Amino acid sequence: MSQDPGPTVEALKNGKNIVVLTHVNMDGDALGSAMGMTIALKSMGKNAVFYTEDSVPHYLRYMPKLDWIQDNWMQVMTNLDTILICDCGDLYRVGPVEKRIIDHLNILNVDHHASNPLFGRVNLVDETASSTSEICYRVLTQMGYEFDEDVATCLYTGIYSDTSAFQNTNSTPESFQICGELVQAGANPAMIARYLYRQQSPGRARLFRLVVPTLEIEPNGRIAGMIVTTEMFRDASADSSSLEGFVEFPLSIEGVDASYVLRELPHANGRPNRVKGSVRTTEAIDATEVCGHFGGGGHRRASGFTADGDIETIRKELIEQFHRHLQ
Ligand SMILES: [Mn+2]
Repeated sequence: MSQDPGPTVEALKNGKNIVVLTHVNMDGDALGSAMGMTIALKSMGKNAVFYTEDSVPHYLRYMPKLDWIQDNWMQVMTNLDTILICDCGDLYRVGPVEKRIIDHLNILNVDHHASNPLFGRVNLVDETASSTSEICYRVLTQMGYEFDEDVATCLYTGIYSDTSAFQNTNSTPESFQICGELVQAGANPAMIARYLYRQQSPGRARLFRLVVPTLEIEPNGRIAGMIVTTEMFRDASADSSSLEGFVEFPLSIEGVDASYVLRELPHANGRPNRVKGSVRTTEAIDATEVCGHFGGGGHRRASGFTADGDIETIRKELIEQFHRHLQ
């Protein structure tokens, strides 16, 4: 792996017109790292733009400078010399904009997914980091950046949400130390915790009520999960980001080592049914191995996949995979 921030720092110092990208279906770390870098780079005199075609999920609407987000590629600067990609385990994760940037010669890849194929000219990939935001903190520190409240809020959000509020095993002494610095610089832990964990939308609560009855715990007590149908989304009037975090619920059951949430994706005419899976595990099982069976990946404790097929069939297949890999 390529864990030295040096080459990334050098490339950013040399950049003038920088576009920052992150993965589709952004989460706290995706938005936190990309927006944090954008704000910091701008304050260091760079012409930096955060480009995404996605909308910001409800629970992240407290984040700073959301009106800076650019969603029109034609208006993204023409003299683009540097593309910074944050929190993408693979290049295609940037979404449709991939086809516009795939031949660009100066892609900087900053990420913490073990499966990252190092698609950039410069790669800063550290799978031991709690989050991409934590790696961004190291980059900005090495650039001599003095953290302000906005950037501190962004990076704290990334670390706090990718560790699930410091509950996951990726909460290292370094994560706590960095978060301490970020709070010193103005991040507000109580406000961030309130938005991330105590301000769920009514649509999300209605969706949860519909999803919980699908909970199944396998007879061995170690595998548990739920499924979400297209009808449930419709009946709850919930948007797709509402599912974020549901997979933590089965994992919170005593004795459970592997949890999952399967979601039916709306399908185009004539296309087979598709299912999106989220998997969380304890140290007893490697989530990347289970999701790898379906062509997905991620982290050892948190992975995902998208597969063609009927949701109940995929559920059976997934449970088989869990049994196979459980130690
Ligand atoms: Mn992340």
